[in-house]
Amino acid sequence: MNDKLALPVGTTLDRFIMRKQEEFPYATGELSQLLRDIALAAKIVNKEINRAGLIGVTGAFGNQNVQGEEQQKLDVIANIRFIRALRNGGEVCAILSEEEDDIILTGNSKGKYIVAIDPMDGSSNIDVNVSIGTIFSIYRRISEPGDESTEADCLQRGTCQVAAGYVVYGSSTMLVYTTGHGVNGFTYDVSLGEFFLSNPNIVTPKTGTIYSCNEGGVNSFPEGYKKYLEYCKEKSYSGRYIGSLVADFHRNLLKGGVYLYPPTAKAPKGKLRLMYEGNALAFIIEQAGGRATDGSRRIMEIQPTELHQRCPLIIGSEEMVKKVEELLAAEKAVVA
Ligand code: AHM
Ligand code: MG
Repeated sequence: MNDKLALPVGTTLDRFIMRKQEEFPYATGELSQLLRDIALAAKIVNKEINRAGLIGVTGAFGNQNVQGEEQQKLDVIANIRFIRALRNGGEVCAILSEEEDDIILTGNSKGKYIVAIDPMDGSSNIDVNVSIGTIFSIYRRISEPGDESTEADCLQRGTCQVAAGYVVYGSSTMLVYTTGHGVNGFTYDVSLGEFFLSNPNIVTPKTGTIYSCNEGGVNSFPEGYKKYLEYCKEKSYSGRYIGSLVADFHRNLLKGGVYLYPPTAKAPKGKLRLMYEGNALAFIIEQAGGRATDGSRRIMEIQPTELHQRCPLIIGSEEMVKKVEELLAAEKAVVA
């Protein structure tokens, strides 16, 4: 890594973002401001999560989102907080949210950026005090600033992301992000109200011994996945599944491992969403030296055709992901 890019542990997120911007002579500061807006909304959401049991915002909201999933109160609150922060910031012309049916036009038609966001991932875990998260992707718009943003602005491949990140609200709250120059993690100090650099230049292990998968659906998994799960057991790997993608991903990123969400009978195209979950985490894992695929295609190269598109997801340490791909390919060859 370029020495100039290395900043010491303990650097605040704001200073880190500012120093990175100084290294790009033509940067206008808008992306930096946008990242700061996201961090601010994350602090607000963090506060609400920590007090959730006391202020009565656990439990279901009584509505279903566009994908027919029951919305939790915190899904709705987090969605409002992030949209408000992005709208007020002024850099974003359109937002895609897992919680909204359609594209949200922010009214900032001159804004250069599009944000895709899962404001509250793993929300079924809220009521039981298990880690949950926010996932975001940032794209540069294709249409001219000043014009109304279009669907083409919003349906860009993951390879077009200019930044992506997640916040994990866990035993401590962390923000991890990339702008395509490595991955850095920041831990939130509640008493100071600041994110501090705690995990500079994260590199994920090439291989690991953790696999994360909801094996309850195994009977309907394609054969190649079943073979991989058998392989994990032969190798005595550790099964670790929180059921909160951000938390499972974060652990595997740091320790080495693979997360799998195959197609199932219930979710034939997989459960996870390309625009809100797959692309952002794929960008991060690749920047950290790992790999992400839907079984046959690199996640970031999939051309999205709809906002809420789902995809199977195999993501994590390079060698482990390659092993899954190898078994899936072998199975396909047998069927053919
Ligand atoms: P959500 O975005 O509605 O919370 O759904 C995504 C979550 C992931 O966090 C998690 O990995 C997965 O769904 C768990 O699904 P399952 O309960 O089928 O294992
Ligand atoms: Mg989610």
